[in-house]
Amino acid sequence: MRVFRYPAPPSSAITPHALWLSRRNMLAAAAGAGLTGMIMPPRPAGAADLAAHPGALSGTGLKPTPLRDVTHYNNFYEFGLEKTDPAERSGAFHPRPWTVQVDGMVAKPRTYDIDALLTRPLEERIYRMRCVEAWSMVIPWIGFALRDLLAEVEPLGSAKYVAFESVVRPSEMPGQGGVLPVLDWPYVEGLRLDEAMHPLTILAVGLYGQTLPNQNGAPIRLVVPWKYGFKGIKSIVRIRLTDRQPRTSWNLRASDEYGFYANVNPAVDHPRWSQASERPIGAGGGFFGAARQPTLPFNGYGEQVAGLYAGMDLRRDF
Ligand SMILES: Nc1nc2c(c(=O)[nH]1)N[C@H]1C(S)=C(S)[C@@H](COP(=O)(O)O)O[C@H]1N2
Ligand SMILES: [Mo]
Repeated sequence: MRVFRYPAPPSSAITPHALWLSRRNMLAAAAGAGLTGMIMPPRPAGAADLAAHPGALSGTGLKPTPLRDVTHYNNFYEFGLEKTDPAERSGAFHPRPWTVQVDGMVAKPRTYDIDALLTRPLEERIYRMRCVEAWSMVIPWIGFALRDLLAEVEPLGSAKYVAFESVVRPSEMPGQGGVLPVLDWPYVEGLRLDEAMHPLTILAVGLYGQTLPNQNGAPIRLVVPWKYGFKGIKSIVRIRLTDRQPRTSWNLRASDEYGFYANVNPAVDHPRWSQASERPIGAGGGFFGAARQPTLPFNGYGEQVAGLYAGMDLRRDF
């Protein structure tokens, strides 16, 4: 049985995204405990070149979070609620064979095999990632623009949104068979079509020049760098074009806390904590050691994306 300590109102056991820490995490952090090593699967086709030129898109000046932190401090509730669960409990997960079905309001619905997707040109994108829990990382993703995939299926004029769905596989994902009903499965997410078509929006199939580890959403996950991390749905099996705003997992869980848009916004606090600043993970001492830094509007991508929301009230449409 898990004991949740700080700040731990009893409901935190089923109210995730709170700034609680379990006793286990605190002990592990205090002891600087080394977690089990991870054997990286082979590189995706096409990624080798990028590994040779890590600076490809790094004119950003961003310093990537150490690989160890990127792969051992995760949110992936299908494997459990603890930050260490995804790394420790995803060993039985097999991201092969795998297909991604792309359908709905499109002229040419298609089902893609993951290995075919990996043969397309891949690029490195070094992005900030800001979790709604007020911690952040910088992650060098490998992937391709979602809009390139969407163009292939030819969205109909009536399509207004894109709905995403994660895999359901309780036999390999211990969090899906868990007793705490935190989220309903599958995990679902959504974007407005123009957000999905924005060139910053990618499907990631790797990080740090390697195939995506299970705990980061193998074999393919969404990355939308100006939004809170929970929009970046992992282990995607279906992408559906629709004319209705899709249901999203965290909004279904607590609509007053997690909006559909979920744009990073330091001026709009979460009902239970401030969003004005964030704790960079791995920047000298992990969760406890790092100093806070200010959170940027749209996570620093405002110049590119603010226009998508012209005329909207971002306090109401959070
Ligand atoms: N299917 C699924 N996708 C998910 C989650 C999840 O629990 N299940 N967690 C989200 C949250 S809250 C965050 S912050 C990011 C974390 O991604 P990372 O572990 O690769 O850093 O994944 C998001 N995608
Ligand atoms: Mo998150």
